[in-house]
Amino acid sequence: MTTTAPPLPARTTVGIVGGGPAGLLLARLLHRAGIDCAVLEARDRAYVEQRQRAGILEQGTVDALRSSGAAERLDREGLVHDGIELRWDRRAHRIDFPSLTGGRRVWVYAQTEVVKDLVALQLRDGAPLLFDAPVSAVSGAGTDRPVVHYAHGGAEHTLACDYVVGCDGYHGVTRKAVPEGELRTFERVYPYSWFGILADVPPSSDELVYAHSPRGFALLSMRSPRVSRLYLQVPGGTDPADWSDERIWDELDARFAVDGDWRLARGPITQKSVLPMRSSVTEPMRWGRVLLAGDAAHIVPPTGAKGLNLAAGDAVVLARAFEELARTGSTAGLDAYSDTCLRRVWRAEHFSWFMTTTLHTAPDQSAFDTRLQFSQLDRIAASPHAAAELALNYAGLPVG
Ligand code: FAS
Ligand code: PHB
Repeated sequence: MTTTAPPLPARTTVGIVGGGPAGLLLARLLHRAGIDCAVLEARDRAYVEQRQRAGILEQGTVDALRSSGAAERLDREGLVHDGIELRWDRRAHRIDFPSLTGGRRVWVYAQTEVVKDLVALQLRDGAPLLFDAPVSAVSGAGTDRPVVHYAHGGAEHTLACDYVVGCDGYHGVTRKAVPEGELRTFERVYPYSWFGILADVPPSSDELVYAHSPRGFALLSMRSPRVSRLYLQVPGGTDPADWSDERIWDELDARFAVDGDWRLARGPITQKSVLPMRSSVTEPMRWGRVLLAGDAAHIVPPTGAKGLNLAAGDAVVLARAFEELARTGSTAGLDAYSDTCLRRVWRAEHFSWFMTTTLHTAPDQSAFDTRLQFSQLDRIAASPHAAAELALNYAGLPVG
């Protein structure tokens, strides 16, 4: 084994495993509070910054980025959206957020851009952020000095911490630091996936369009006034290579079909990927000195645009708890962290399940099931109370 100087200090207050939105925002908030931390990210910077994922930021996430000094480009380039459109049975209905939620709205600003902004700030003036540093294990979760074991530069290293936060996503290792049987995971796997594309064509709608159709769900989103982001429901295991650009556009045309003269503009498709759909929650989100945040603790189907925003909410609650500990010595915030976050997580799980099962056509769906979906969508169009419940959940409930 080569012996090289460890790339990080031998110890820190908060060891953060994973440099996605949860880990990076937590590090940024801790740095602003003067709390020592370090981020270990398995992949390289380029990979992390180009990974196509979420596109919608809730008010709470935007507030957290602004308060941590990470929203300058977001405020310059982000697209503010006051509503979404639902389509079903060739009909369309717009949900207006500000009038139904007392002024809340959402921002279209891709997760890739949030990550780029946070990485740049972290490298410029934040706590250590180490790329190409896969964590193999976290030990000592039940002690007051948990240890992160990681590799970097061909050597193995350790980082002793007061606390370790697993921000390492659904396939991360931090959950394994907790003794068998101490965590409980609740899961639902959906019988379909999302086929996502990026296309160099201006979006054919100013706002997002969520479409139910007997052929399956479709979503029109965007990344900028010149780049469209679209998704269509496909069977699990679909291979993007089996779909030509023409077949994709034809299928999207059929699913967005609506009375009137609306047309879907086409353009060159620059990225294709298939994303499985699942719901998952691991409880509790804290065990001893190890805490879980973001996808390491919970996964939602992307229909409700909650994943990234839940991760941000966890980071905000956790940063507040660590600030309280540093300022007063009280662990009350840390002790309440899991319960505080799980209330919001389960609300988002239900909303994401609701949006998914109301708008997707399951493989074994009956005509009766479809009529129930139409009844629900008709109710949202007819009742401001039903519309407000959707708008409040979509635009984001207050954090913490
Ligand atoms: P992330 O998964 O983003 O980050 C975890 C990080 O930990 C990664 O960078 C990983 O490399 C690192 N890591 C893992 N194991 C490690 C180890 N052992 N050591 C060190 N580092 C390690 N949400 C939406 O709202 N809308 C969407 O459209 C949407 N699309 C998605 C598409 C895909 C393919 C996926 C997987 C998710 C999507 N999501 C979407 C959800 C997504 O945005 C997540 O909610 C968000 O990335 C959560 O952020 P993190 O919790 O930071 O986890
Ligand atoms: C996206 O733009 O990637 C996006 C938007 C809304 C969703 C899911 C994904 O519900």
